[in-house]
Amino acid sequence: ESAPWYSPFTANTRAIVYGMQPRAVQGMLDFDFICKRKVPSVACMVYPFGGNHVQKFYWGTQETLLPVFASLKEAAKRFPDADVVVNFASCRSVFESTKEMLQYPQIRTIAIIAEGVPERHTRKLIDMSQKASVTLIGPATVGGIKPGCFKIGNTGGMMDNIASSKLYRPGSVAYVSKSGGMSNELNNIVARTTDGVYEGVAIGGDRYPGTTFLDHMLRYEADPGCKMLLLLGEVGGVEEYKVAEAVRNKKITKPVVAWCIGTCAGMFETEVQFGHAGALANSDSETAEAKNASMRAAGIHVPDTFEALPALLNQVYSELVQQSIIVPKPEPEAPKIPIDYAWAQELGLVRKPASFVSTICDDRGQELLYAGMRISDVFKEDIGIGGVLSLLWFKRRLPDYACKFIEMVLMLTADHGPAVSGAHNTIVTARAGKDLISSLCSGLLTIGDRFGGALDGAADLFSGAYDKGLTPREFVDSMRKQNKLILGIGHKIKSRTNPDLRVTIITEFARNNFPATPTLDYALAVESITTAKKDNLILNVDGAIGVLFVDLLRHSGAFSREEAEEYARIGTLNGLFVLGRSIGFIGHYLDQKRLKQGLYRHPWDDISYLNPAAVQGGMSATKGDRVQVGAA
Ligand code: Q5B
Repeated sequence: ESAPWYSPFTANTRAIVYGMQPRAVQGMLDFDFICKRKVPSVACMVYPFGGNHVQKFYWGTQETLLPVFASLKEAAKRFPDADVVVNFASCRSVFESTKEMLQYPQIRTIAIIAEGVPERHTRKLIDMSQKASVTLIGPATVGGIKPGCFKIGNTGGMMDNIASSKLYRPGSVAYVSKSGGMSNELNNIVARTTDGVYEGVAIGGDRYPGTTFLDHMLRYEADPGCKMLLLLGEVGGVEEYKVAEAVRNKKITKPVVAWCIGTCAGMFETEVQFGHAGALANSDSETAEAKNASMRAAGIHVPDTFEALPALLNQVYSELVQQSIIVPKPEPEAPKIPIDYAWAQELGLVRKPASFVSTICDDRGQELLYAGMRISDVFKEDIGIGGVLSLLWFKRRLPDYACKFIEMVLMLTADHGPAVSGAHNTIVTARAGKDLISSLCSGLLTIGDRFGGALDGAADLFSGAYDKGLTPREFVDSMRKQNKLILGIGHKIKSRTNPDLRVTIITEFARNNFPATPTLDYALAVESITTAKKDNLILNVDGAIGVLFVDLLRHSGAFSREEAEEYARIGTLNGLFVLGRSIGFIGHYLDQKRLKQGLYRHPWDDISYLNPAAVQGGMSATKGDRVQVGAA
């Protein structure tokens, strides 16, 4: 059932929003919700870019989805009950899009928000809309509002503003103005001086509005829900005279309160163009003063100043109440307004425990911060990768020698050939056709106590024994008794006679730059005992880095003793090997891909195949021999 001509907006009105305006749409839905509408006033949106899809919004505190169509045609077809379009198209495209809207008979009202629409376009649209009996609101307007029923786009401002002006329920006063901003002021004044707003429309500030003051005043006159009219005109144009004329010849009989703003224009020596395109008096008759006088003479209630408007409104309203034309309704409970979490947080209204805490890096501001240091300063001060690591791993700047040491560790551990376990796995994975990350991870997962992951263990064992006051000999003996290998000791190919130069380089650097190296000295004393047993039981690269990091943590002055112990305990030192060796693993991956190496299959002659029967029977098999299981 269609609404009467004077009532384009009801509690069932459904609208199509043209343009991607999620804030405006959410504002409309929030308004609907506090008005207790049954269905959202926005049926769908039209946005020509990005294809048909859905967008998420809130209906109260729940989430809901609204369809977005790429064409108005489809939107109109899918929502034949939608008879309002809120057109957010820009001033460049609004003419074409509004023309298209006017072709759909279901569309009865169009609000044009865009400013700066060429007057020749507006005049054509006005002509077309009048022929099609379509109500055009705008251009250059926020639109309008009908409490309890419908809100056009951003009209009324924020929800707390809407609530304080009681726009969630209808009153008896309908107004029309040009300006959206002044409409907010009227909402406020009307709410304070009467039983509230019945409907309000801002027709827009252009010289040629799609509908005029009189168009809306005549609607209000016909609408039985509206008991009293309010007009806020402004300097420029002659529309107020038409309203005065309608009052004079009784087309409008309901009480009208009116004021035309811009009375101060006479105080200027030159012509004044106010904010709106149409707000310029082109003749004496277009001045605010002349229009106020004419309206007063026609029997309209016109105050002496704008400041006197609220009192006059209250006076006229009170008379209507006395005459029982207006019967004030009991005030409903003020609705609870859902408020966006982000906004509530900004206002300091809510707090919530964070799901996780981060203390090393902050990307929220304009500039990325590493442990509080601006990324631009990281480069300005040229702190290098050692400096960056010290910020992100230890949350502090370390002395230059410490940063240099970290960088040397990364360089020393970057690679040790394709034969080591991790590189081997990376290569096999790359040759199985896997991607960089899988191949890298395959290599990294090999790192552990035996290969490359002995740094933390070595740091713990050597520093623990040193702290307990064990002599190197007592330490070695105690480890042997427990049948435990000393982490950081031993190497597959390096030995006393084939020393690991990486260890030599790093220990020399530490001796020359660290304040003290007691843990290194202790580990080297252990090495002299283990190498006496076997030539390859040297302090290996893992062990050397591990004990040197203990010395750095303990003697650089940058860490407390507790921090030093915690860093060794939580796996920091193995992290150095992981980071350094990732460089090499990635190198091996790229190398294999460049060489286009095929799938790797381990050769049979490199595997000793022993079947269980042969093993039990003491039979031996040679590499590559085929042993027949169960053969006679
Ligand atoms: N024995 C490294 O073993 C290796 C002993 C020991 C007391 C020990 C072995 C070991 C501790 C873990 C460690 C880091 C597996 C190594 C690295 C990075 C790398 C790698 C690369 C790179 C070598 C022979 C005899 C036996 C053992 C005794 C051995 N280790 N005793 N403490 N630590 N070390 N890992 O040569 O009486 O004959 O039964 O596990 O620090 O991963 O380049 O390759 O940059 O990539 O296979 O440098 O030392 O010796 O196991 O056959 O033992 O020595 O008890 O005694 P081997 P095994 P016995 S650096």
